[in-house]
Amino acid sequence: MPVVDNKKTIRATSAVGTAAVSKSKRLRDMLMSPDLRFIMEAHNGLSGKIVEEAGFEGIWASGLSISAALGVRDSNEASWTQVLEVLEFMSDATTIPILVDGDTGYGNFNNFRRLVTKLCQRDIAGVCIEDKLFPKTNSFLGSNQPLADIEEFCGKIKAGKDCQTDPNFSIVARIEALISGWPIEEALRRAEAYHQAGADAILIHSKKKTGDEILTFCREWGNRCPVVIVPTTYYATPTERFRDVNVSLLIWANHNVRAAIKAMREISRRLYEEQTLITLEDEVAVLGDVFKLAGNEELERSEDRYLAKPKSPHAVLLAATRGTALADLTKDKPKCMLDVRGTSILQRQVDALRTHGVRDFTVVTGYKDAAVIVADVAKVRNANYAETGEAASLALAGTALASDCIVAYGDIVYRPFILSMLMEKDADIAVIVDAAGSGSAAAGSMDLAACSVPFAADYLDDTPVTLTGIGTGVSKGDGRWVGLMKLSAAGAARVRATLDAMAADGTLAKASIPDVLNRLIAAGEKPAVVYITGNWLDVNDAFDLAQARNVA
Ligand code: SPV
Ligand code: MG
Repeated sequence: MPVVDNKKTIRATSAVGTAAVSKSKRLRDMLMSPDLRFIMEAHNGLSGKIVEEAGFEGIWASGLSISAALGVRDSNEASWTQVLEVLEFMSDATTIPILVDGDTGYGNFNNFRRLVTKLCQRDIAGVCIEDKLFPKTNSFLGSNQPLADIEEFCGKIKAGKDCQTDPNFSIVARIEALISGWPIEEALRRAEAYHQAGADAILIHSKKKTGDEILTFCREWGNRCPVVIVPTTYYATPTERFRDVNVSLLIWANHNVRAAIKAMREISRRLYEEQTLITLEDEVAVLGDVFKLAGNEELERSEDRYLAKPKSPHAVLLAATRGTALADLTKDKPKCMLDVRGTSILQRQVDALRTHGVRDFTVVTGYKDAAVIVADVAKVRNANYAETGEAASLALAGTALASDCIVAYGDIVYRPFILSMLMEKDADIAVIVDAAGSGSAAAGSMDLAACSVPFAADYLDDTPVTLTGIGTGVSKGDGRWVGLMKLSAAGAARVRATLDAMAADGTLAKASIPDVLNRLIAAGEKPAVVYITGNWLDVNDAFDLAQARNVA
């Protein structure tokens, strides 16, 4: 028998620069290396990552462990495509080579060819097939399991080698003769046949308690091609002994799934019994570890790089006043909580804002604060609501006024398209002005708005319009501010600074929002105007409410 010492002629690639070397080449180099190398079992993406993290150079995708993790038996109950799915996750999750436990090849030479093709496509480095019959039985179960016909198994190896699309893909032929009670001679006969058929390595398996028969086999084999071993039952034999007989690759075949079973069983049992995490929290991986293993840091960096930051503005809704003109209707609740067709005015506004992407709400309450009930909004109370105006309420909005936000009166009802128009306006401060309804926009009105350009009904007219003044001081108005305003982060900062200045000079308490806008305008601000014509109303008296109930 010719003796070729492959390991003497081909040196392993150094660890330096392995990233540039394909996974299959790295596994092949491990097999051909003169040193004993180690790979470790994994059964999914997570355990694969942990194997790599520990420093192993390669992964054993164990059939037993993958089956166990899927909750099935190691009897080809998981189909080969289901195993392939798991392998794809493992391969994507790791950068080290994977040697797959291909059982018997899932059928004859033809089924094995297809498996090899698919493994190559998924960047799997190699496959190990065993000379038993499909469906396989785990080697540690029963005895005298029937072996495959040598010729048939050689044909399978040849077919696999002939169809691999990656030249460095390795096929390891696993000999089950010793497991099935055959003498070493039979194992050697098969090893030679599989080597001649083109196997890149042979795996000699044993279920003895000591490694003696493996050591004898290796001495007899004499390095005709690389040898792989799985010391699951003969674990007590010192590793050094295998090094001495030139074993190429040692597989720790199932120890991650066994470790996981023990740990999961223990944690489940104790939590079931103790019903508290107090004594257990330190015994499990911290959540941050889970995110780290999943690679969340990379996702965060990529989100910064690739994801358009969705603008998710806040809304500050000013809802402190009772609405005394509504008399008894507001005896128990502020006017923003009056019902319009089964939904409060405030809830309607919150719903409309939500459909426009607003996620955070701050409602400044005052009168009958407890009656302001809207789900998932933050409430801030203006305790001095009776003596103060809306500017003081706005000043209580806190951080909500520190980023993009919508500021709105809590008692307005409007068609949602008005919000779309406001949201689309690219300005630091933008206000909605109703150019219709001149009656309510008469001189002396608090919301009367003077604009740089009057409203033009021409659809194509998109002349920029700015607010030049607002409130009782305006003699000739162009419309009425409806109580809806949008602020960019910069606009919000300027409003905040103005409120602070007003607080400092004592004018804040009695000020209205128009007062704040006028102060900004006086300082050079040019709030953008978005004209509308009707389609909204505010609820000041019973007549308004009746109208709201008609239109909303
Ligand atoms: C596996 O890990 O599935 C193996 C090795 O085939 S063993 O279970 O030791 O046979
Ligand atoms: Mg197996």
